[in-house]
Amino acid sequence: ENGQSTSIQIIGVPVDLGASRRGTDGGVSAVRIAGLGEKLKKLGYSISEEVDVAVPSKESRPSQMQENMRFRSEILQVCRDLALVTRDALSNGNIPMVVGGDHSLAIGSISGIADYYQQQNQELGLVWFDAHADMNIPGISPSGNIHGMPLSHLMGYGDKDFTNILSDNPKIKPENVALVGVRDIDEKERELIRQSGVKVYSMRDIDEIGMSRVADEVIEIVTKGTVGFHVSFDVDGCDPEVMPGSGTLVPGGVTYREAHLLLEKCAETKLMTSMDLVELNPFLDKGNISAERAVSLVLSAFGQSVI
Ligand code: 5AB
Ligand code: MN
Ligand code: MN
Ligand code: MN
Repeated sequence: ENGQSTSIQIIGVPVDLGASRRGTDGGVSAVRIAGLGEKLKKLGYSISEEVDVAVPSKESRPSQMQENMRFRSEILQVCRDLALVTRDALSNGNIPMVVGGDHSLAIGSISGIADYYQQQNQELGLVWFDAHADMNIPGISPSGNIHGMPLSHLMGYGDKDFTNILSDNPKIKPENVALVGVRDIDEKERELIRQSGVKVYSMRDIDEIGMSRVADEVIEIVTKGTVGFHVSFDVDGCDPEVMPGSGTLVPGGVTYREAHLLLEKCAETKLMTSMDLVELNPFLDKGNISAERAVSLVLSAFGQSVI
């Protein structure tokens, strides 16, 4: 079952506890100001009432590091709450469109979505668009920042409270994951990536075979034996010239057109179950250009085409 719905629920998660740089909590309003809801409506979708997940501010909490996870208990609560919201959205026939917020929230958003399908004995595919692999676990993370750890936890590595949200089993199988745009990996993280067997399309692959072929291969991986796929879109996967409004910029990234092409091809499959848009930081942006471009990219993922 995954006849793509025509109804979307936008879910705001103003979290910046998972990153060192302040300000990704503002990404939610930046995206709303850029008109995400209205533009999806114009595309023909119905937009059910937007919801927000409550997130405590940094200033309201003592900065605590627990087992090399900064703000562990706060982020765990946010992810547990968010998992219930994304799972309910699917139950109600809505496509979850999760707007962040830093990338730690993906543990929650994707746990809820994967659990919804696992209850029907189906597996979820996952496209991870990012400059980073986000495959650190507490034992190896150089920063203790949870936004560098979501993908590993979704595959069952790391802190058990995070891997076991909603159910005691891994939410995503490594063979159903493809990373795209990767160009910055930590040393020990690289070992875990290799062990896990997830497929990584680095910038080199995009340069050598082009985004068109990369997108085809990615779609093959994430649709094979799955009900469909989620797209977790970290704006820092794009080149910093395209997306200046993010906190962990890495030069040499995906161009605006390449990102559009990937998402246009995702849309054509009609198998995209859901999406995250994360790591926008309006306080580092030029005007609101990064959010405006990000909204345009999301529209491509939902089927907007030139003609
Ligand atoms: B993002 C780093 N690998 O773990 C770490 O932006 C950076 O969600 C993580 O991809 C970047 O702290 C996390 C050095
Ligand atoms: Mn990320
Ligand atoms: Mn990143
Ligand atoms: Mn980042």
